[in-house]
Amino acid sequence: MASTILSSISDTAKSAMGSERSKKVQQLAAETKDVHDKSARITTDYGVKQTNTDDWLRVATEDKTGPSLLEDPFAREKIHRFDHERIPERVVHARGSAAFGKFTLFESASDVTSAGVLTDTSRETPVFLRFSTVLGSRGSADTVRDVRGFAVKFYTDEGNWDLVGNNIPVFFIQDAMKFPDVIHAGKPEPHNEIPQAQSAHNNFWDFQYMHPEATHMFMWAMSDRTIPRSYRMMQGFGVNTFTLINDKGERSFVKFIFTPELGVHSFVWDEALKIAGQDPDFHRKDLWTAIESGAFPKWKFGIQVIPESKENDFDFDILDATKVWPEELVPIRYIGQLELNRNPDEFFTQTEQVAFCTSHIVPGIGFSDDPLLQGRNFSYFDTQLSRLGINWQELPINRPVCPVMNHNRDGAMRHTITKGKVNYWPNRFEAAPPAKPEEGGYLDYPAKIAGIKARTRSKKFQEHINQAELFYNSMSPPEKAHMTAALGFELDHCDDPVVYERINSRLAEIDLSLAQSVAEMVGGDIPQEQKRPKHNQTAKGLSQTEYAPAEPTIATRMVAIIIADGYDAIAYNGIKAALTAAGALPFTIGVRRNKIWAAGEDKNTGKGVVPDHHLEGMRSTMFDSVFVPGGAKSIETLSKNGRAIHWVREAFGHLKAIGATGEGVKFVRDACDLPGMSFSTSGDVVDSYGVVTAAKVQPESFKEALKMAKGAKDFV
Ligand code: HDE
Repeated sequence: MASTILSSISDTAKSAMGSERSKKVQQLAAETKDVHDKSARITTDYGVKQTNTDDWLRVATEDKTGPSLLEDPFAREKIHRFDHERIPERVVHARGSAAFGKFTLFESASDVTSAGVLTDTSRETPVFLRFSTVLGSRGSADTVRDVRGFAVKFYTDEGNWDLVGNNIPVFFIQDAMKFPDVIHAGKPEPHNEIPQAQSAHNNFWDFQYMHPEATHMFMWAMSDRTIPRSYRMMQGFGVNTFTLINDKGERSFVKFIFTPELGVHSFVWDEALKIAGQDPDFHRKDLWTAIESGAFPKWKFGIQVIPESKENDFDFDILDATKVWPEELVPIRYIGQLELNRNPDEFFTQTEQVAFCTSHIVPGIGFSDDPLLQGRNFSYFDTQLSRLGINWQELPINRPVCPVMNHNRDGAMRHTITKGKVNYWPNRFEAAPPAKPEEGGYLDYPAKIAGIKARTRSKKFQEHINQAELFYNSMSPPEKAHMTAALGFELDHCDDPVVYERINSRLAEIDLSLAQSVAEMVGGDIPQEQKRPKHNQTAKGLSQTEYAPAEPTIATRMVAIIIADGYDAIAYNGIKAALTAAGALPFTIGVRRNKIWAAGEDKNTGKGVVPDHHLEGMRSTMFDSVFVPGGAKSIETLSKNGRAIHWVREAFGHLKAIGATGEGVKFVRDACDLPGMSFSTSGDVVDSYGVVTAAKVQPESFKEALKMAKGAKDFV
């Protein structure tokens, strides 16, 4: 679909994209070759121009093909390079896609940090952001139920700052040493490598039960957050507790949050399931095409700050990554904006080779004793070795935009050539000395530490269910219904009764009615009592319904307009123009991809319309909305077409905005007229559950319904 979207994009938008040349993009340009350069000729890797890259050098006669010669350096180089193209995929977050952008501040946080990137409001810091799924391998589908990675590399003037986050604010475990266990349990099972990119299996849920600390996170994993509509419509969270240090040397604890301008939106599960097969690259394409079309995704950047003196004021440990800091207790202070505005030039050298490390921080930012973060600081640095080799920080995408100088040397594939007689410090030349603090040198915060060396966690780390209940209580009724259904789906895929029976009993610690509904569906004893007294509290910011954009918008929403010969050209052109003007992306879906003719159009003199796709090539799941213009003959054809009826019916089932005019009204009504459904009629506009139909084009009502697309979904 990407290519079709691109062809409909204006030239202005295309040039807007090309104009984004941050310091990082300029640095990369110096390393970039253009395969479309007309003067370019195929050479070997050692630069010799080649005349033939198709035939191995061999001993042959006119009528006999003889043996190939080992001496052919061109053939051997070509095959040898191909044989070694693959590198190990990331052990987690293997499937991802990324983009360049910029980070700007609208408010300085100099009261809490000295970091230039968080205090200098005149700066534009280049960023590279990689989104990912966690469990699936590189070739798995985008829309599976999974946590999404949200890893940001800030190329700051003081060095790279990597904020390696997720779209969920908490994690499954408290101590990094448990990471191999939680990932082994989630990944395909060891005996048969089934299932791919799914948490719906025995081992995943066995782990969840065995680790009560995972309860809060698995409730998030069962919410709509794990089936996002788009990477552009997800929040990002640093999850771990970091620290900020200001010019006075005062330290505070901090959590980092990104909130999308477009609001937080999700699929319904049935859509996500179908798209995983129909278009496994759905999220990847969505991000790519939005950026190519100039609809740059934006996030507000916020911090939650707790001064060091208040570290112990909470009934949870603020270093425990299985807990959120409720906004009522620690408000979010939004201070900046992140925008993505440029797609990578090459997937492998940029999206695949980018390497993030939680240990990469800059002056003014520090770690905390969060035991998950401490272990992550070892792991990320370590894993890059097996993926990329020791000199991975020299790869173009990973290089800082500020100067790098030190006495580290050598190792496989070293690129930098460092001139000079010494490679150690101190040296008699005083060459490359450490920086003084006033020169921007990193200062470690002199934290006081005392304790007993032991494999334990503090007392407050022992409570695991309060926030799981807080999260569930804070969901809207449709979100709760979705969670119940999600648990029903997942546990249905577990065939070991001990697994689902135990989870049913764990759910009874959170909410008895939830546990009962799930047990009813998946089997096992129905829990009869609330296993832990409920606190019945709610908190703000947890339900994604709270993140509707301030200004509702249909920008970048994809609308399928279905036509057959004899369609009403006035209605068709009217809705298309109205949608385009509002920034939406209309697509024409015909009964065929060859020209379709409007009512009354003369095939000899008319132009016809070449649809973007035909009804069998796409499905309603791939669009946010469906519109059916009138035209007696067109509707007569569509009414006899099972696929056309299915398009509308399925879109209705997925609670999407559906529009129609003229004869299209009856077609839509008939297609959606499910038992028990009724439509309220006022005038000639019928508007119910996001369905807008009218005798004449009513673009305004339709656009309103489309803006409310998620609102309509809330009726489930
Ligand atoms: Fe990761 N994680 N992780 N993780 N993680 C990796 O590093 C690890 C955790 C996250 O787009 C690996 O470069 C440990 C939390 C993202 O390249 C590895 C622990 C969060 C990405 C690793 C965690 C994340 C990774 C694999 C438990 C959210 C993809 C490849 C303490 C805040 C980054 C790599 C990208 C990748 C280890 C837990 C997010 C193995 C030990 C919590 C977004 O180093």
